[in-house]
Amino acid sequence: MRFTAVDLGASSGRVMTADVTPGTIELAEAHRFPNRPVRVAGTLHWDILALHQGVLDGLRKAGPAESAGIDSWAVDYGLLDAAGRLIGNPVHYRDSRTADVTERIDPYEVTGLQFLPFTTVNQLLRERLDGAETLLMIPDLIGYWLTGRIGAERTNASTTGLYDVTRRDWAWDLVDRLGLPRRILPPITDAAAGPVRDDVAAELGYSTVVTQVASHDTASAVVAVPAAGPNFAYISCGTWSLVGVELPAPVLTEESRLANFTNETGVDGTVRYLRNVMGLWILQECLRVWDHPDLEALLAEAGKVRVEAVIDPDDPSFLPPGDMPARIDAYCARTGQRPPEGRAQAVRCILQSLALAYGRAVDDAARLSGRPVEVVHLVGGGSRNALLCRLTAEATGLPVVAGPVEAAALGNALVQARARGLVGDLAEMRDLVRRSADVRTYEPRGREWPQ
Ligand code: ADP
Ligand code: LRH
Repeated sequence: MRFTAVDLGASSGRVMTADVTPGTIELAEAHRFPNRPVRVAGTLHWDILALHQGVLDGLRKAGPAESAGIDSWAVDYGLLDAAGRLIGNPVHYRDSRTADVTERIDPYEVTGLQFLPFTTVNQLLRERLDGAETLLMIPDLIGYWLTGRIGAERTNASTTGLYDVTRRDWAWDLVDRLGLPRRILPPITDAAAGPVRDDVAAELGYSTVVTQVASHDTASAVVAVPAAGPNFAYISCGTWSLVGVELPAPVLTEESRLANFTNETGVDGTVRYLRNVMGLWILQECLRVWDHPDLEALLAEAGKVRVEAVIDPDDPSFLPPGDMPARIDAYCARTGQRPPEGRAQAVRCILQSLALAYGRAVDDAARLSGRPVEVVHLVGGGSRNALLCRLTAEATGLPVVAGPVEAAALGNALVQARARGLVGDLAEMRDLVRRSADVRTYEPRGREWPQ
């Protein structure tokens, strides 16, 4: 059976077809398009109509399928008016409107989220809500445009700072206390599906059903981690790196709050206990500033050089778009370190610093949750970066299994396949990935780094 997975990442959108048999899943790319934010009158927006057009183009190219599913980055949303029209253009979580947020407003013991200035609740408190009738997270918004159906998907709702991770519903007391209108939060849905609108079917040249998947891309990626047992950590490694373990229940202790760990909701009642690490964003911005040199050649050079400087990738100075090479230099100056010289050293500095941050996060996740970690699964675009994988094996002292690259799309398709009875629980879905996906293992060798 064929399924279509729409996966909107911060760096690109992709539409993939997945052919599923009882024993295999095979993924193919039907369409990929850039995700280019647009600054308008000082505010950084997602180009939501271009993204929607990319989804339509992709669905047309992919052709008929049993169903389609949509996932994207978390946190951001669109607002609809009473007539169901989008009010304004969704704002990018890297916009400066939340730059002044230095303290959490949502209680950790309720939402279980790490402090991030741009969490939905912080954005909403800086938003004009008069005239807003409905808030839809990005995949829910695209799903609404395709099917006309309104709802809040659970894994993405859990990233808003307005979701009670224990009661598994909107945190209504918090919503009231913050003076946010209850009406804008749609019912949380788990297993919704609906046919595409007639005009969409006419445009695609076929009709299909949109099945609700784990619409937070990280939740979908964690579904497709090819782990054989429970004792693993994952690094969902793209624009962001989401580093953690999968648990049956949240960890809401003071120690966990202080360690800035998040309890996001996963499929089947699981908890994604993880830390957001700034990720390959810093490298992406360097490449942009350097006018897009060949990445593979640069990584090969970075594999040969040595550099001592270490940055904290989570330093707030690396969050907004901008001149990352200059910010790395400034960080080094501030911390009394010799800055990297040239591009290869800068790249190595970023990757070493990320690997160190992954090492800390894996240790913290294991310690705070009590879950032993025997292997690290690194999935997403970053799994193509062999140097990063080697450094991560070194920094964690654990074998790193790299791949699949398109984990989010795979997890998206697997949840659709399950809705059609082709596969069972999480363990079965992961078995299927293990049998089908291309992975490579990197053992810690104590040679690469630290020297
Ligand atoms: P997102 O879903 O956030 O858009 P991806 O999972 O697509 O991110 O990962 C994008 C990242 O993957 C890029 O920033 C780049 O660092 C890395 N990447 C992609 N292709 C390669 C490659 N051939 N070699 C090394 N790294 C790569
Ligand atoms: C990764 C991701 C991450 C969120 C961030 C906004 O794409 O969804 O899990 O924290 O984007």
